[in-house]
Amino acid sequence: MIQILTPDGVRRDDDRFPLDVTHDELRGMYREMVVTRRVDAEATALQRQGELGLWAPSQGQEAAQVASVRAFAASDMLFPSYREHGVALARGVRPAELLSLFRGASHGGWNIAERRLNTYTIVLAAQLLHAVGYAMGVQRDDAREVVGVYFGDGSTSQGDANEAFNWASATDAPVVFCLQNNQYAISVPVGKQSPVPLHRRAEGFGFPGVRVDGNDVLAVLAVTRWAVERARAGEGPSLIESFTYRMGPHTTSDDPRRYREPGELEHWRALDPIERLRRHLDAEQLADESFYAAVEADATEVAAAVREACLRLEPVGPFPVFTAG
Ligand SMILES: Cc1ncc(C[n+]2csc(CCOP(=O)(O)OP(=O)(O)O)c2C)c(N)n1
Repeated sequence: MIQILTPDGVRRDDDRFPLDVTHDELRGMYREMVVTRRVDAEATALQRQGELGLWAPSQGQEAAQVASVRAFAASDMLFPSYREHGVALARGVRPAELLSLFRGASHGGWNIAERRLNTYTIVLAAQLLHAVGYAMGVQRDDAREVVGVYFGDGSTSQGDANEAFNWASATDAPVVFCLQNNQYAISVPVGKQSPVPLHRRAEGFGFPGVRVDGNDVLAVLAVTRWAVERARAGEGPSLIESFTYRMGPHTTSDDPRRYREPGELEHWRALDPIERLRRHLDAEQLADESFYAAVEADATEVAAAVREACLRLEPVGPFPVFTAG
């Protein structure tokens, strides 16, 4: 597993994945992770108060999202599943747009072409075929674009994922498969789904697969940049398995106490991606109390705006989906 930032926040570079990262980028990732977590907490509270039909929490997976999306060019097209709130916010999706699907107030949420981000996809692994098809189109347009697709460990058990891997490999499609292994498909642990570590699946399809510490922003950033560069240079697809953990429930309809092992949550809490980067910022004296206070203030402001915007969203009926515009 590729790790650059140790759990106590010490940077140990890996020659295979050299990384140039500025202090501003480090602080930026910290800020984005904190804001993502706060939006996620606010949305969870809104669901508990009856304002959203459902919510899929992202707590714990912030590094795997925020660092990954940074490795792509703003013009590269991305395909999320339904838990990629850090990716969506980084792509400029407004919090109200993000919540609208979960409130039944839209059939999608945002303008795909503007954000360069497809709508959330609930049908597991369908977005892998969408992404590979799109990447094959990009390749035929000679567009030098790269496509990124996000999905979970459970989704790799779907036929769609395996068809997508094969098409991507057979056509050398410029696609990066961003797998967040958060250890569970709802209540089913990853070990029950796959006897083989997931990144090793790629080898069987004929392209590289790398497992990274998904709670380490530096490892995720370095390896995703490597994969994006490969794809842009015409060298084909790669699979990145970000080894992480979903700290909350699968969705607000789930109770993880029914299937987690004792001590599991505590183990992963100690590996919290936000705390890990903070330890690094502190040790390197890259951030002071005024920085953290400003980030907190930002997060509080965004959370208040999320709530206000959510309460103003009106339900939408089924018919607009059949009409243009
Ligand atoms: C084709 C399909 N089958 C079943 C489901 C029901 N379902 C929703 S989420 C989920 C588990 C997905 O796990 P994973 O891919 O690991 O992603 P995670 O939710 O952990 O992010 C299942 C089985 C679905 N949405 N689509």
